[in-house]
Amino acid sequence: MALERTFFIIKPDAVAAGNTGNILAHIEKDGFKIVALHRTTLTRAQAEGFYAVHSHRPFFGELCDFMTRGPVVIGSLEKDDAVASWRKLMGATDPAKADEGTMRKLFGTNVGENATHGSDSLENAQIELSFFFAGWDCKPKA
Ligand code: 3AN
Repeated sequence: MALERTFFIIKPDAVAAGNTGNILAHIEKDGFKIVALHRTTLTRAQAEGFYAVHSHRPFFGELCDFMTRGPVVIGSLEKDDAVASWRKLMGATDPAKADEGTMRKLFGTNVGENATHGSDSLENAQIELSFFFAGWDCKPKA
């Protein structure tokens, strides 16, 4: 097991519903160190750039509308196996299919409005952290 840093977003649905603190509490209870945290509202260009890999998918426009409709909280989480560990705590993309106790089960609404984002690989975590925290050294400092 290696100490890693991953990238996360608390999405507009969860921030608007007042669940930022609840999600951060679950994150800390699960043993993550919150090593970066920032509240912001994504521009259309940021949303389209961040989700560029999905630009050919039918839900791309809807996804960018959603991600820019209100504030998000973005940050970085540090833990052994942080990438996989945060994906596990988030749960499946569709909240209806997510395990009990996961962030998407507890706080998500549907497959589009699913409360949280997490990088799906260490390589993508570094790309995503650089996208939002340009110039920040995102390597763990064990
Ligand atoms: P995950 O976020 O679990 O890695 P991806 O990468 O398949 O899931 O999808 C990225 C984001 O696109 C999801 N978090 C969700 O907000 C949105 N999304 C995925 N599938 C759909 C869908 N069928 N309809 C609407 N939005 C979707």
